[in-house]
Amino acid sequence: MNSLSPSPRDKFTFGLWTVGNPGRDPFGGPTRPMLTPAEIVDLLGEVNGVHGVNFHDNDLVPIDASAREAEQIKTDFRKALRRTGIKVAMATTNLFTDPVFKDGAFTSNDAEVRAYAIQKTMRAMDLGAEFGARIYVFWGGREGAETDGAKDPVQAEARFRHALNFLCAYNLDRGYRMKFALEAKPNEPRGHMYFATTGHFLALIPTLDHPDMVGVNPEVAHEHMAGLNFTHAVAAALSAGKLFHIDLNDQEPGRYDQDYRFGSANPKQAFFLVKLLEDHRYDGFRHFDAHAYRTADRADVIEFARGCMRMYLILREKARLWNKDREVRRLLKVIHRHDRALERLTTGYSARAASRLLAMDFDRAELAARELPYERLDQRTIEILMGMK
Ligand code: GCO
Ligand code: MN
Ligand code: MN
Repeated sequence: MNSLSPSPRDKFTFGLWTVGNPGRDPFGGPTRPMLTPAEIVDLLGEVNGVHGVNFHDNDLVPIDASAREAEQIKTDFRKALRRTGIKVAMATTNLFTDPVFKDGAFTSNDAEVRAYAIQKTMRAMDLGAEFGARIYVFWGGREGAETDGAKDPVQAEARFRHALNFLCAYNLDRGYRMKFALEAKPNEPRGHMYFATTGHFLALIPTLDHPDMVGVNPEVAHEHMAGLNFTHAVAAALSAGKLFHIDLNDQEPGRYDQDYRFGSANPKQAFFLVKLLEDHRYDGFRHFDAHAYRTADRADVIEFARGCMRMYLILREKARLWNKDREVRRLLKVIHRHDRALERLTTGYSARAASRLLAMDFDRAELAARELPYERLDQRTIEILMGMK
């Protein structure tokens, strides 16, 4: 099979809220009809090669649906999953749309709202479990502030921790065996969001009651909004063994929350990201948390979804070419200077190693004069990306 044709083995997933996005924005109403969950699954079936679909509780069952309506929606959804072979990969809670969450959910200043948010999450976990979701995402959409007079951010963090501890225990109690993935974002919809970056969550996780159950769900756009290097955020998660899920999309710096098709704004960054994921054999879901331009009709939404997956596969192929490119390999040999003895000395502390290191002479001028042909390396990288031989 052509390596540019996606297959369910690639674990590409989309959310009901992404391909089902009707094109509403703060300045205008929908430009596309609202689709039912079953219709969205059918659309994903037409895209071809999609592994799974993800949902917030209320993407599937509206917050005010009656029990009978909920059953009907779930039955229709289940049938669509069966006819398309698409699986439910991840589930999450909508803790941001309803006005009750205007001041946050787990971090709200109102104890009753906090309790409701935890209850809503437990029910949403039940719903996710019913459809076999193994990953449960937490995105604190309204966990933040416009004025720091409103609440003590240390207390907000403690409230968030308590909620997660409670929900981890619920996960164990029910035997769901879900992995929790925490998603950071610096702003939008709040002026300032708590846990603004993936690094914030990596610092929180070891303070939880069940740290093994909890990892992160970094999103390209969210780190780029903060002007950060997304590949480095993912690297931090990978090296901590915490990359449980990933949200792929794109974002131009200094703009509103764009959620562009993966790789469409900054293909070079996207390349280094895909290379990192592939070099480190990330085997989780690759979720495209993006949506089609507001101008797109149904056919163009399908092209958008295909474009996300195709871009990933193109970059995966480029990473393979980069890794075996003769010029790149030659340059990497020059750049990486290995010294087994020294590496052993500096990676294992002992009093003897310390005194040996203290006794060594380093020729700073000679070290500083060694060549680092990064210009050549970067130009070669761009040439590979541009398809030059
Ligand atoms: C955003 C977020 C969301 C979350 C989703 C899953 O910017 O709105 O990326 O799309 O990923 O709510 O938790
Ligand atoms: Mn986002
Ligand atoms: Mn996201």
